[in-house]
Amino acid sequence: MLWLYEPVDFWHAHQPLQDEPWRKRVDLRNSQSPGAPTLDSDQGLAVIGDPVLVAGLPGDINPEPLVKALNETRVHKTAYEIACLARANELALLGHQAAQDAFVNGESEFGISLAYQQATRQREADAPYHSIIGLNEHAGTLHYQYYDTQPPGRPRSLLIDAGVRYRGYCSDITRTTAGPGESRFAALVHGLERLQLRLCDMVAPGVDYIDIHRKAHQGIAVLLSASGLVVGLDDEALVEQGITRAFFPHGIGHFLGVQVHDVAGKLTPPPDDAPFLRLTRTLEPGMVVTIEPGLYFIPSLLEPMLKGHRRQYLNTALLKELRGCGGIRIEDNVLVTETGMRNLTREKRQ
Ligand SMILES: [Mn+2]
Repeated sequence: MLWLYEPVDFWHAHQPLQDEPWRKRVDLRNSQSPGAPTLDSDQGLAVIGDPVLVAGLPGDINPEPLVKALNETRVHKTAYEIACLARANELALLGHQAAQDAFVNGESEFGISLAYQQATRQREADAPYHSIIGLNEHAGTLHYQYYDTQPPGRPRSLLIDAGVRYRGYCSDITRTTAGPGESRFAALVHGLERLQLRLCDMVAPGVDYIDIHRKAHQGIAVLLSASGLVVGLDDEALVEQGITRAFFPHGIGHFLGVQVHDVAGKLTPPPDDAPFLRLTRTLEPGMVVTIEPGLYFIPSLLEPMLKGHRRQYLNTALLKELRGCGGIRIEDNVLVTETGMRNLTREKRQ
């Protein structure tokens, strides 16, 4: 039974519920009161919600065993949920194409945001999260949260991390585009994308997600050497000395569902070499994860390396040149299938 709080209110409109499949299974009722509905019995009543909002209600507030069990039901997606996530991807990709076109046409971060909203028919307040749209060095701030209204004099790079919510289900997609004449940066974007696709291919039942994270570091080590950013260290030492972590400081991804960072990803805490990893489980069919390696030029992480013994391995001239491009992140949403994976972000659409 679903009670909807719908008071008579001449200030606000009620959004009518759309006719969606779940409604056939739910008894829908309206309530004029924001309080809990009167139940026949409050025996065995659990109340789940924001602790501040539900404090004082009768019943057992957020009982841990129940919350854990409910969270676990969200880990393996049903066919309906997968269809919703796929549609959220399809819609977001229209926005990403429009954003890229706007960048090529010299738009500002604000203009790119408008292009994304227009193409996805979604105002930002309804999006699963505030889009991250960074031009040039802004692309090196992981959760860059502003929009410049003026385009930079020389557009060097665009990083856009943006999704769409469809029937409550989120997409979470990142793309990076090199500006005109940025051949060095474009080669890095290409290299990171090839790595990202290989990491997506690793997704399969029985695979430890932490292994995908570690493979990402190995791949970034190869990329740092191949691009000449780091010289004179083998790939293993590059990871061991924390150099890959200075360029790729976040985790490889997370669960995705009705929350962008969906629940129940950490039955065990992350390992010491991946403190920010939000998902530490072995993959099983029905899980949906993001795969989002990055490679950034973040001043506060590069400075300590440039001041210490690791400086000798860094190509400071090339670093200086590329700093103005900020960074790269490429992110897809991937379903674990019975035999491997299905990349919801790169499906051929009819
Ligand atoms: Mn993500």
